[in-house]
Amino acid sequence: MSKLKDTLYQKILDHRKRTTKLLKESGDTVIDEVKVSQIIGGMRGIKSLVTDISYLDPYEGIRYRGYTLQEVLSKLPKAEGAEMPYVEGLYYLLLTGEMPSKEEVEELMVTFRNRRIVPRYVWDVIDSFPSESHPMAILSAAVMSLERESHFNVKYKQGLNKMDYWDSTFEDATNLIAKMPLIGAYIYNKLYQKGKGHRYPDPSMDLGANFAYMMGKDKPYDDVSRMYFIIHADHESGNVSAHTGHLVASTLSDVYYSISAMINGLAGPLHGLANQEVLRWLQGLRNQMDGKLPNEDEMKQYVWDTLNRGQVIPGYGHAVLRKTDPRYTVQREFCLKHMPDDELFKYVDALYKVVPDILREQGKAKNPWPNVDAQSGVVQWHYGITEYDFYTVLFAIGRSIGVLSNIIWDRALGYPLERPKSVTTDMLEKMVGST
Ligand code: NMX
Ligand code: MLT
Repeated sequence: MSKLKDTLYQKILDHRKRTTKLLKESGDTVIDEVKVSQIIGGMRGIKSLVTDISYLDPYEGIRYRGYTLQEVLSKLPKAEGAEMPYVEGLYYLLLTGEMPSKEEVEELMVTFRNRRIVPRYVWDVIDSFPSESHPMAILSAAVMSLERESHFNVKYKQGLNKMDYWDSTFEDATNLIAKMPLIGAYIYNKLYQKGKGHRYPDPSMDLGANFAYMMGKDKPYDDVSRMYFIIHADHESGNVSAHTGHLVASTLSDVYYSISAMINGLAGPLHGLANQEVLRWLQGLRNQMDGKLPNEDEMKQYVWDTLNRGQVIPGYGHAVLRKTDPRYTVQREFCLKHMPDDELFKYVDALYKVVPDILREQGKAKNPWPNVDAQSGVVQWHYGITEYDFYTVLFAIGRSIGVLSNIIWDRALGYPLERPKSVTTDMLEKMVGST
């Protein structure tokens, strides 16, 4: 057994006792109440899921296993000369709650290296898509096509004990994380770098550096990739992509079905696709201004015009956050260090000065502050990834690490099939006494 799997197993044994005790001794304790506005309003804020991988505080932002993003980025081991930590180390942290040593990360790097071969039929699936297809649709299909590789399914058919579900799920999850960057880079190269062909990974490199290498990008794009995958990995369990992954996995569908579903949820403009929408929207402003940086009044006008058309300002607002997203701040700091004079970065910075006040004045959005997507496309654009349809694929590669970690723990703790109850409008009206 690898060090990671061994540590994880010990943690699982300890944790099972806590979950069993909670259920046995406090199963009927009321934690939350449900209002009509929440039933009609997307279940916002109802405490009805449990995860120990990450927690989202509305004012502080995300913590992974209790660590803020700044702590994660400074404490996880890094490659020689790298600014951002190994992505492999994040998987170790999310699964076990422990900061790995460099040796533990190196062992995991070997594990990933041994598992990253992508079967030929996956390339065939990707190649068979028409070139106008959205990269998220291709990614979803490519991941789903891997379903036949599932160890969990084989074991399940052989008659697997429920207590052992987590083990083959861990094997499937680790296999998939190892392959995701290759699949993502292959999709990019197929769609946007036709003449160049696809570069296969360099065995000496870590996951982030290899992704940069396969994308044909020089330093510091290796750090961009590491930063990107790490900050997008998890956002507690209620967001659409994480929740979809969990929901599908709760039927004991394997991780390939679950992550494909996660990708489909992430592909909507109110969720992960907002990062490409930000770029599309900014390009609209740039075109309107013939490339010159708008002054404050022109910027305000563009924002109001968008709102008055009944559209949202992409990259702003959030269902939980009530402050600037720390993932926005991490990327902003990277931009200030590496690309302070970038034209689009200046647009994004200028927007930060006007959008929150306008959203407050309009009085609809509960959170007027920027979220992760307001900054992420600008960084990619600067390093030559200008095909913004691709940005959500990068989000998905990162998010799969958190969602897969959650699915392994779901199985380890025996969480059941998810099945909330719905009511009819008639019933709601009767319950509130309005008929
Ligand atoms: N621009 C304009 N209106 C907004 C915005 C915004 N950025 N954010 C919220 N609103 C509106 C929202 O559409 C709703 O309007 P209505 O009453 O007409 O239905 C009203 O404000 C109340 O919405 P909230 O309760 O503040 O937000 P909710 O929790 O429903 O939605 C988002 C959260 C993220 C879907 C929403 O803020 C939004 O659409 N933002 C823009 C898209 C975006 O950036 N999404 C990415 C989120 C992060 N991610 O990566 O997933
Ligand atoms: C996410 O990263 O999933 C988004 O910020 C959306 C959310 O948390 O609801």
